[in-house]
Amino acid sequence: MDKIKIQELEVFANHGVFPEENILGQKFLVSADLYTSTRKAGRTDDLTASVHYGEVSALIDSYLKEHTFKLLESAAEHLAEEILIKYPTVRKIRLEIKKPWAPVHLPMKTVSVEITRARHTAYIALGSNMGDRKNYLDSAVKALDEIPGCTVRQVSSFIETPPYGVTDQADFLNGCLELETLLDPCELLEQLHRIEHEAGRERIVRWGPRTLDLDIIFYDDLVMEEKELCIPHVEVQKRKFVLEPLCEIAPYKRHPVYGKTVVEMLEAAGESEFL
Ligand code: A4P
Ligand code: MG
Repeated sequence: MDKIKIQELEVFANHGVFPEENILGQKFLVSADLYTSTRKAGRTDDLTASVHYGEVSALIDSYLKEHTFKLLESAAEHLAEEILIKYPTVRKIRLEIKKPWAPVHLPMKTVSVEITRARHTAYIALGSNMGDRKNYLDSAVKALDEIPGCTVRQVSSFIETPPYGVTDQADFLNGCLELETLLDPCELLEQLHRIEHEAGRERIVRWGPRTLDLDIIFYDDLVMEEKELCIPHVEVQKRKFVLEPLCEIAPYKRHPVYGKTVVEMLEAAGESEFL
């Protein structure tokens, strides 16, 4: 992808672990690679089709002066998020903050922290089979959209489905949504748990009745198998109650392990003995 590069922007600010640093201040050098398509601006010679590097530089300068962080890590993390939120056409950012006068009392040219942060696309499955099911799903969509750095891009229709797994329980209302997010997978799971909890979800029986269930189906093309989090969601390929609504919003999204599209998985699930 194309890049717009800002190199070694000098900012006098007050970040540091020592109280003297917070009072006296010192020099920081900030470099940023903004990953964005410059094609349209290149063709039209129109600044509004691009990212204004003067504006971004001014944002870096004012942000680092108006906030005080102990750690370079924290300054970089918050600043990268601020730039990605303010500039939706920046898909990814590499940000480096150098501290040439760091008080380490040893000869050293500079110390720095460099991070790369990007927008991600996650598909979330929603389900409810207790109380006002539609209201629980609508509220979850709203709650996800309100998380800083998260935008709901598409929502499927909600469909009525018979219970899968534990079958002696009420029918579900299921749906799927596409979320653009700056959160990493574990942070996203934490947010899903918070929203489930706020909807009064109690974890009593696995696969049992619930006011709200939110599962991460895909996160970009990531494959991870941790104890607390498996992505893609296990058995997605067998679950019509996930695949049917997902097919409305992402029919050609491909499972990163099995290589099948959502349409293909839905067709195969229809033929199997499962739901
Ligand atoms: N976890 C691991 N991977 C993920 C992931 N990709 N997304 C862990 C979300 N969570 C993930 O989930 C248990 C733990 O799974 C989480 O704490 C997380 O660390 P849970 O929501 O507490 O429990 P659960 O939902 O009862 O279990 P599970 O295995 O997630 O079940 P499912 O797959 O969510 O299925 N029938 C119909 N028609 N419609 C439904 O929506 N849902 C279920 C639950 C059963 N039958 C259904 C439906
Ligand atoms: Mg679940």
